[in-house]
Amino acid sequence: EPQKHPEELEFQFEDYMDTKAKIVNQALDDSVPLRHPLKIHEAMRYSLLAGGKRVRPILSIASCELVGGDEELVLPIACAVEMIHTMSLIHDDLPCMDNDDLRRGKPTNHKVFGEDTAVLAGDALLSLAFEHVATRSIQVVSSDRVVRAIAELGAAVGSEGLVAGQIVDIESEGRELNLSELEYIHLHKTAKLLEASVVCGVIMGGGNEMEVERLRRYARCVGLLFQVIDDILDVTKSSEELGKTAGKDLKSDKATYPKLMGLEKAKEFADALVVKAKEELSYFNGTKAAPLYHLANYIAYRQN
Ligand code: GRG
Repeated sequence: EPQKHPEELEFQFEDYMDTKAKIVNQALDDSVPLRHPLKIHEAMRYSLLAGGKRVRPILSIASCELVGGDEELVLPIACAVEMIHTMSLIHDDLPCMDNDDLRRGKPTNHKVFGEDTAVLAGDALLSLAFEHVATRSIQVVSSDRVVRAIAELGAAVGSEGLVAGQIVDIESEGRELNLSELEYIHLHKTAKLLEASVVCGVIMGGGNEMEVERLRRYARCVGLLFQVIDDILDVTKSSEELGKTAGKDLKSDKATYPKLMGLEKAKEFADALVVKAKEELSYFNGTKAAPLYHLANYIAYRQN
């Protein structure tokens, strides 16, 4: 029987996301028990369990399962990527960075616990992420996979990863950006961790080199797509809400894809990225690739 295209296959995407998010949430809850000193563990739990979409850990799980690995092999590193994502949000919200009061619909960590504790909660989550992989993953997969995944994750976060994106973003404030500078920021601030989430999933699942590279390219497209859509939604939402919010442009001082290339071209770019992401999946069995296929669609066609 000829293979069906993923579009023709029945796939209950929302059920899939709900099921996986519940598993991730339970594992995250277990990963930070409330112990002494109470305040730091409360602050870590406050942001970690504040209810994000869990896109990164679900990408890890889906990638591991795509290359034939069981969920239990990937759960520790799936939690680790969410810990790192959460700490990056805590630090990004600090008064010395974006100075935000709200995150995931709740007061930011520093608003509740104070700046000093928020910095430490971020540090502790970053450290715990690596400890968690080293102590938990090692119980279920070989040490060579664990070491490789730790290296991948470390590189994605550090001064050539998330931190690189953030510093270039900070340094470019108040200055005009060109398209390649904007792309650099997004590839580092957003795509790197999505890429590591996917690649670590493939590594834990025992994928081969070719699978690692294909899914790395998939993740990079999805990461950039995430930001292009974010920029597009920012324009379309603020024009929809014109009148209600007096047309408040949320990113008025920032470079965005629609600003640099125009709204139509930005939409075309997003379409091209989702096509390219799906092309990387065409090598895999359609049924097994369905979660990653629909995750790309979800990111491309989300409304907020
Ligand atoms: C990582 C060591 C280290 C320091 C932090 C502050 C910083 C360096 C980097 C900033 C990274 C940042 C805030 C990137 C934006 C990422 C992004 C796309 C956030 C939104 O992600 P969603 O939509 O959010 O997945 P939820 O809340 O659903 O998890």
